[in-house]
Amino acid sequence: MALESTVISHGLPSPINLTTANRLEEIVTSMGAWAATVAIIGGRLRVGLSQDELQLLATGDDIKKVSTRDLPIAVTEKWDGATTVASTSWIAHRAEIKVFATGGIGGVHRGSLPDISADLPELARTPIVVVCSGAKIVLDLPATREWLETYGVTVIGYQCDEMPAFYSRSNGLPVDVRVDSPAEISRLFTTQQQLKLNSALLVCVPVPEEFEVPSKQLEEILDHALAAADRNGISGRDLTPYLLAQMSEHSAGATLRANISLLENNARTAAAIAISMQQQQ
Ligand code: PSU
Ligand code: MN
Repeated sequence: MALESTVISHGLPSPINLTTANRLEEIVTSMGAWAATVAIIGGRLRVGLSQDELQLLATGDDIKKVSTRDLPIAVTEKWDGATTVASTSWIAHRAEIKVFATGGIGGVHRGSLPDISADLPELARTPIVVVCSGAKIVLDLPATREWLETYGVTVIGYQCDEMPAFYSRSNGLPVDVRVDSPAEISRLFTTQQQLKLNSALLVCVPVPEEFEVPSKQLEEILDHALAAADRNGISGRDLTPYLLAQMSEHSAGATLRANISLLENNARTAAAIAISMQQQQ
């Protein structure tokens, strides 16, 4: 199964980013699955990285954030780059990987200019199981949910009935189906492939209860982060990393702890799904 690398280079602060990257691979490996972190190293698309390469992504000062649109540039200009959900899905699918774990997907941003993460269209055209904790709370979540519906991405609640909202376990938005075991997800994916549907199955797993950030606190820090981004004119690819960093700073690390906990939990769930797929073959 695949893991993304933008979360390492641009989503988490150093040095916890490298510890987390190692920990995610460890969790998957200890369960008996294979974890391949995806990135661009020296312009090459890589599926599975050495310790030195993980360290480069975690500490390098010129690691680009590479989405799908950046792939031709990254390869031609021999970048070192971290891949987002969009580009990781694209690369993993071409490496015949069927399961991919991340924290929260990108989506429709708040505000008047339509800023829609490339994660969404990539999910609509890539047949892969993406395990996440919903879309990041900084986004317009109802609009993101509508987008997934319009473009035919099946949203699965893993042991939950609502689409989780990253640091929160629920937000009132429905999933298309609830499932309670990895085997059921594996069966849904097999059916999806038999039907020759090309979209992703989005498996949403709520953040573990003990790390959920209370919604009152979340609202305050979110308002603060959104206002700071607006005041400082942050936009484009810098917006998501900026908002995440602001929120961590103003919650005394509570959002960071939630982020790490859900990343670990999602890697664990994805590994269980990958193992179940292998057994059903
Ligand atoms: N989830 C996290 N931290 C992150 C991201 C997701 O817990 O840093 C990254 C993912 O790589 C996702 C990207 O694809 O943020 C979305 O960025 P944008 O909104 O610019 O498309
Ligand atoms: Mn954007």
